[in-house]
Amino acid sequence: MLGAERLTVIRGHLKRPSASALEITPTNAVYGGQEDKYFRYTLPSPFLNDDQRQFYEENGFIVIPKLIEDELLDQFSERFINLCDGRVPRGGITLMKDVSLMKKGATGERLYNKAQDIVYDEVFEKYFFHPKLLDYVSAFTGPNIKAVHTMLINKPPDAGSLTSRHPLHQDLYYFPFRPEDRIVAAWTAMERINVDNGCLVVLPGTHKGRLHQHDYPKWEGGVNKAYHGVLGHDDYKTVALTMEKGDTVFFHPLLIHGSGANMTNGFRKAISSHYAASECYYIDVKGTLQENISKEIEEMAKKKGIPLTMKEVWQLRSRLVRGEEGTL
Ligand SMILES: O=C(O)CCC(=O)C(=O)O
Repeated sequence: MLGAERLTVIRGHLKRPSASALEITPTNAVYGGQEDKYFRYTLPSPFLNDDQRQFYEENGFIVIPKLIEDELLDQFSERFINLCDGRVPRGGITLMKDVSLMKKGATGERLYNKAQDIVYDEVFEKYFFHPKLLDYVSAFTGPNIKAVHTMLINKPPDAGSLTSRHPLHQDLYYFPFRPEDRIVAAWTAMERINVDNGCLVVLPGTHKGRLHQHDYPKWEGGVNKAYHGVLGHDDYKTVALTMEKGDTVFFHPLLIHGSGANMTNGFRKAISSHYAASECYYIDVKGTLQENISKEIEEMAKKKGIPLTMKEVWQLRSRLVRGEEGTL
């Protein structure tokens, strides 16, 4: 099977860098690649060896096994359940519901599929500041790092209408800042995640392409709020990323990816952040492929009684996690 073959390849690239690699110093903090004609998507770093960099350059993602400790992940799981049950204050966190489970009257962990903007939470922040995680992140962003989009994604058992699927999409569609090569997603499995409970699926190499038109997919069972998809890619052959608890995948914001339905009776949780170089800059998305989602995000903020522009929304949800402030 293509997925299994790929994963074997990925795991073959996971050795720690050699001692000589530790002598490399980052010289191109923002744009990268100019001094180093072979690498565009990664920066010289003591934390990724040449094979790992090459793998990311070609595929747009790389899995690092067992990066985050089990005990931490268990704390995040407990915190999420407490949030869903209203036992701890939400603060600025948004809890999103699965549309079909809501119709079925589900509550708590069986209803909520996402906690968003969790970067200021006293428990979840241990992930966003995790030193080993940020070491890897710096190989994509450079030394000054902002957590720009933070989430715990829960997949309760599917309601039968497949709304626990996440359509194929590119994360850059949601981001009004650039350059895209200095942005990276970190996504950590909080338990064993496979095809049965809805693992991530990716289209390797698509980070080398352009940003595509997105919209709500016309799925029979419906689709969750803001789950836009890349149009016309549903029949493409994806690679499934089976991951163990603590394994972390880093991926480029143009990589086309999504996730399957949770067809088990258990939950599937992952914690994730997109990180960007502080030196990234905002762009005006008016008249671009991103205008639609920008309007939807501004509309959601208005409904909550806080009218904000797309840029202000992103400024509010971002937090410096290492190094110095920049233009982002
Ligand atoms: O965790 C998942 O199921 C997919 C998450 C994802 O792709 C996203 O939120 O952009």
